[in-house]
Amino acid sequence: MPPKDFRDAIVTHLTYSLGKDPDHATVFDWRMALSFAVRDRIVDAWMASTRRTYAKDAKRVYYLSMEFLIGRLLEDGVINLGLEDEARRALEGFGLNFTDVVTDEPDAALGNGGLGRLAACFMESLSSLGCPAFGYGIRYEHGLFRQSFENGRQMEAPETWLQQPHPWEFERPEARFLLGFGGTATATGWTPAETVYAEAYDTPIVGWQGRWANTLRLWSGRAVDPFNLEKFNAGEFTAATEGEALARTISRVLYPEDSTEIGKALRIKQEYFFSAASVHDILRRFEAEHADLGLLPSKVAIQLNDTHPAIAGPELIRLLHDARGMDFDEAVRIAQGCLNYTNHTLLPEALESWDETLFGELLPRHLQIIDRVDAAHAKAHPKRKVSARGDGRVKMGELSFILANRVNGVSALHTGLMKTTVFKDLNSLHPEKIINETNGVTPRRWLHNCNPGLSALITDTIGDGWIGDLEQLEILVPHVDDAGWLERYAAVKTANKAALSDWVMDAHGLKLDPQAMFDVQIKRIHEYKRQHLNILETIALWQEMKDTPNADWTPRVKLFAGKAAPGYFFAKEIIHLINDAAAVINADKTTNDKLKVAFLPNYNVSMAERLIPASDLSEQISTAGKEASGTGNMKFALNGAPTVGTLDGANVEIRERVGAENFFLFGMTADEVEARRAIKNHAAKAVAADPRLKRAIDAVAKGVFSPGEKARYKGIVDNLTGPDYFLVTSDFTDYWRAQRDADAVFTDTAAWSKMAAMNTALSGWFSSDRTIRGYMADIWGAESLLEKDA
Ligand code: Z2T
Repeated sequence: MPPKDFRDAIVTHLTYSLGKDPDHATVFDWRMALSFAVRDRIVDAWMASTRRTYAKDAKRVYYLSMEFLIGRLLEDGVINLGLEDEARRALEGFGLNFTDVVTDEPDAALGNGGLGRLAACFMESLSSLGCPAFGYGIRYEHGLFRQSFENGRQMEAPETWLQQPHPWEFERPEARFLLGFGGTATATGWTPAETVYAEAYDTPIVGWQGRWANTLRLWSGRAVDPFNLEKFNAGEFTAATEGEALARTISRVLYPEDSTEIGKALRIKQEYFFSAASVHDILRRFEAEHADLGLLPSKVAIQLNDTHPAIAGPELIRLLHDARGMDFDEAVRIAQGCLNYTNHTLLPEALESWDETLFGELLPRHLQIIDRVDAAHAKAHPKRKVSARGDGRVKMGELSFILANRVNGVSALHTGLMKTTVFKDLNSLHPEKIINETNGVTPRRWLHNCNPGLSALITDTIGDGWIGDLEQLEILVPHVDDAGWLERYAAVKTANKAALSDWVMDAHGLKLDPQAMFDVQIKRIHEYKRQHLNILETIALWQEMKDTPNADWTPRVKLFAGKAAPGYFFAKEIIHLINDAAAVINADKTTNDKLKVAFLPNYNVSMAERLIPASDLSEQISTAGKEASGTGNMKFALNGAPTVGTLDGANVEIRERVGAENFFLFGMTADEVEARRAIKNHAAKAVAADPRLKRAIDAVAKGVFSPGEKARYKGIVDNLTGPDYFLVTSDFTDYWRAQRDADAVFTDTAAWSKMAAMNTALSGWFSSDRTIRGYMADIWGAESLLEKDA
């Protein structure tokens, strides 16, 4: 039993787990000691949750995801367990600052962006709601690369989160599965040529108020024969451990592509590795308690986070049919009763499909199984031919759809488009399958923890029930008309902006004016997200400020952050352009007091936690129809940053809820986008029609921001004035108009604060608790095991 007194618990760990004397302990030592003390408490909740799940023989949810972008865990754990005051006091007693200790933790960056962060928010909500669940993924040795800039260009370095000991995980050497690759398949089985172990590492994820904890189980590659003594004795020291190095390669690194399919053999191996290990583990757990495999769909709900784990379907069928002798059609039916699939993008370049030769070489038996599934589906639906095989490829979207009980999109608009575009034919065959579950974010991390000032004001106003029931924020609405309350609300934002300015000064040596509007675009860099639209508007604004420096401009700070996939050349050029433009604009004495531009390097979850509470304006400016949902948009709204945005993804639903008058809408709709693209020379026409746009593009083209290499941005300029597939030029004029509307409101402090506060009050629906309740009811048939009012 860990010591009852929390301070004792920390010191005990410092002494006996770290072997350090308080007088000589470093911040790292204290962080580890605090983490272990918190972990002990989490373990108690974790074991109680596990016991209760077994006792109730409850249905379990299995969330299979290639990515879990969980960030730091310590502060979240401390706060969810209600230990913040005790932890603060204990550390202060030893002369340490709580924030210094919790921010010493490196981010676990086991994801690229929204998809991975969604999985992390879902894990937290599943625990907060007491839904028995496991997250299954890969324990990457290296998460998403570290980004730096060299002369404005993105540089990538490996990320090394496991260099220091990681206090949250439990290695489970006993929980390992042998997995095969290659070899030959027969009509009844498979003899792989190569085998590797998947070894489990478990991290408990505790929910709000410590009432429940679930497991995040991440798989790591291990060799069957880690050390060859014969080779070693023959003096071949490297060759002796080659097997282990090779086996570990499988979980070595996260692929950094967020929205393009890669088609690499190692990637498909990663996908099979973690999907198969998870399915083996799920079956093992089920069979330990049940004899009748027919009960599987009533005890097991598997969620495929995009198509990355799609191979779990054929693997489950293989284990039921080949290994357990179940009739093939019955195995398919059982699999379909367990499996569900979430689609996260409609971008054609992101839809996974595998070359059938490569696929067949690695997974020959699975290819046969997919063909049988396809044949059965074709037989049942002879009128339309939709199939998971075709043109020499294995199509993971179609496969996932056919093997799923429910298929969901992540916003209302996106789900609608799924039905009319990529899954049109499959939807007409199975009209009941596709449903919508609009994304959400956990209010613990994304409001209560990251914005303590606002959290305190809200709790002071309406009590603390909102933290576990975010729609209570609506009770704030009448307070928004109370001038005194609104001033307090505004004061929180001002304080957050001052704190961010201090950090930007310390970390990046850039001076920001906290009075200016903080206009923020933070997300992966992609043409469809249109950071280049933002920088063009920034350039046009700068030019106009120079024309009339004494006009009453609304001062702005334009902040950008985000990583580009290392092989995405155009996205890297956009980063370079933003950095080049920032250098020129920031050096201009005539505009210096009104406009600053900064691209903060190495965006990650903890940077988002700093930036979002300090933002005034949220940039959500994707080409309509391209952003499946977005989740950053929700975090900004919750923290009182109105959106300047298009009718895309969840922006549509945010605007509906916060009110059109509290949202700066611009741009074409998804339908209009299609029509506009069909117009010949649409970009040239748009440029000719807007002199501001023309002047901004001309400046880029003439090398105003790249004097040493005038043609540096020819690629961007030619694209924008030529094909402009993402319609930057067509949306520019209306974007400029929306930005000037924002300027006008911002000068009226009370009006702006009211708009911001209405965003907070009316975005409670975007809690991932609401999303998870939707999945539980509509997809999983899972129930909360929380004791009511315990
Ligand atoms: C990703 O982050 C998203 C979609 C992907 O499609 C891949 C990745 Cl890594 C395969 C994002 C969407 O772009 C975003 O709109 C959405 O909010 C998020 O997933 C979560 O659904």
